[in-house]
Amino acid sequence: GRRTPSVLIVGSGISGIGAAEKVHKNGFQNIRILEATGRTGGRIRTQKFAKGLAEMGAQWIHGPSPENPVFQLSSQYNLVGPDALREENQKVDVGGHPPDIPVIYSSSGKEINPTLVENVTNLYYEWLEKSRNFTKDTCSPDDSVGSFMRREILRSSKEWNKDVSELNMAILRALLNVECCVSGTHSMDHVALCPFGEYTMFLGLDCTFPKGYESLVNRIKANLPNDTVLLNKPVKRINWNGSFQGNDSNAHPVRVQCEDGDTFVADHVIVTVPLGFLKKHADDFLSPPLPPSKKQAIKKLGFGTMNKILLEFEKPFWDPNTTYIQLVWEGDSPLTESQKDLRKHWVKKLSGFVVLDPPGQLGHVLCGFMAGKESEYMETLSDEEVVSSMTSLLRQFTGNPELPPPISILRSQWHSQPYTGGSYSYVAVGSSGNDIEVLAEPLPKERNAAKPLQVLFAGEATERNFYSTTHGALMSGWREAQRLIDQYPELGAAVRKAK
Ligand code: 6YU
Repeated sequence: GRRTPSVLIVGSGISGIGAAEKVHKNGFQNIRILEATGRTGGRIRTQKFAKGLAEMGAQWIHGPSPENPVFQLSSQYNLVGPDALREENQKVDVGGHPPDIPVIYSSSGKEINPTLVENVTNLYYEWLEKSRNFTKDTCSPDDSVGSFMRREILRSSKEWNKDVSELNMAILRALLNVECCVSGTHSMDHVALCPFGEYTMFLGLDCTFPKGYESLVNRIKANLPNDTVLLNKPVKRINWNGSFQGNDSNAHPVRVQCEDGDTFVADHVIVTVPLGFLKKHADDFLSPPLPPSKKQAIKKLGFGTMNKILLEFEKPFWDPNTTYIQLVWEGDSPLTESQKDLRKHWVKKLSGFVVLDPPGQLGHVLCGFMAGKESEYMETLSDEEVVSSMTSLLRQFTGNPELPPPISILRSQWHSQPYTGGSYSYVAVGSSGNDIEVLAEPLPKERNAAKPLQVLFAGEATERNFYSTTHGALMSGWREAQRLIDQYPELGAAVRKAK
C-alpha cells in the first residue's frame, strides 16, 4: 500500500500544535514539529512571577463566546474560570471598548475624575467605531487610522472650551497610546484605514486562564504522540520542488535543513513562523525562493512590538477596586509628533497599568503595556534601569515622592527574540487584507496530481479577520491541516471506519 504522508511543521506555537493535532486526529501518522527555541507555546508564554503565574505573551481570550475556537477548547478542557462560562458573560458586546472605568493619574501627580473626561472618551470610541466602517471603495489606500482620528479630533476640538481643550487632548493622546498596544504598532498612523474593519471581534467579556495560557497549549499537545515536537531545532532553509541534492525526488518533494545541520524530508511542510521572522528571512528561507507576490506581502504587512512590564509591590498603593490605571501626560496632544529622544522620553509611551488579580494568589502586581519604538528601546535596558524609571514615573503620577519601589520586575522582550522579532501583525498602510490571503497561499501555486501541495503557511498573520490573536492562530493551523486532510480523502475514510 501507500506510505502515509509525512508532515513537518515549523514552529510549536498554538497554530503549529493545533495543526499537528488536527492532522493526527484525521489519520496522519508521520508528523513532526520542529521548534527553534527550548519550549513550546511561542507567543503563549506563562511564567512564574510574584506568588503565582504571569503571561508574557497572550493574556486574554478575546471574545470568549461559542464561536471562538480558543474558548471552545478551553471550556471543553475545563481551563477557564466559572465567570467566563456564564452565558451572560459570553453575550457581552464590548465592541472594542474597555468595560471598566479606569483610575486616571496625571503627570502633575493628581487623580483626574473620570467624569471630566467622559465626553471626550465617548467621542474617541465613536470615532474608533467609525474608523472600522471603511472599505477600499470608501477611502484612500494610503489613509491611516491615525490620520482619520486626527481629522475627527480637529473637527470636534473647534467646539471645545479652552479650559477643557488641554485635558481632552492629553486624554486622547493617552487613548491612542492604548490603541497602539491593541494594534501592536508604533503609531496608528501606520495602520491602514480601509481594511481596519475587517478585523472581527467575537462577543464575550475577555477572560484569562487561572492555570496560565500555556495550560491550553499543553492540553492540545497531550493529544499528540510524545516525540512529535523536537525542541532547539531552528529551521534554516526549506527546499521544495525536489530542489535538493541526493533527492530520491519522487519520494519526497520537500527537505528542511536545520541550523545544526540536521535535515528532514517530507511530503508537506506547514510554516508557522511569525511574520517578524519572515520579514528578516524572506529572501533565503525557501529554495526555490518565495514568489515575488508573497515577498511583497511579507514586506508590506505590519508587525510591531508590544511589551509588558510586570511590577510586584509589597503593598498596593491603589484602591482595591481599581482594575486599570491610565496615565495622562499633561500638555501632550495627539496632534503633535511624539518626542524623538527615546532615552529621555520612552516612558511616555506607557499606556497604563492593568491590576492583575487575584492578589490572594498572585500578590500585588501591576502590568504595564507599551508599544512601538519606545517598547523596543525598553528591551535594551537592564531590569534596574526599568525599575528605576517606573519608580520615578509612579512617584510623579501618584504625587508621592516616598512611594516604595516595586519588589520585583518581569518584562517581555518580544522584539529581541530572534524567532519572533516583535509581537503581532497588523494591516499596515500600503497593504490590505488581500496581502494576508497572499501570505496564506500554499506552494506550489499551480497544483496537479504531479505537483501536489508542498509548503503551507499558517500562523496568526495569515488570518484575514482574526490576525493578532490566539484564536486567529489556531484557526490558521486548522485551516492548513484541513487543506492536507482534503488531499487524502482515503485517510479520513479509514479513520471513520476504525471508529
Ligand atoms: C490573544 C491576547 N496578547 C500579548 C503579547 C504578544 C501576543 N497575543 P507563535 O509565535 O506562537 O509560534 C511560532 C513558533 O515558531 C515559535 O515558537 C517560534 O519559536 C517558532 N519559530 C520561529 N522561527 C523558527 C524557525 N526558523 N525554526 C523553527 N521554529 C521557529 N492574543 O488572543 N489574546 O491577550 C494577546 C498578546 C505581548 C506577544 C499577544 C494575544 C497574540 C498571540 O499571542 C499570537 O497571535 C499567537 O500566540 C501566535 O501564535 P502562532 O502559532 O501564530 O505564532 C481593530 C483591531 C485590531 C487588531 N488587534 C486586536 C487584538 C488585540 C491583540 N491583543 C493582544 C493583547 C495581548 C495582551
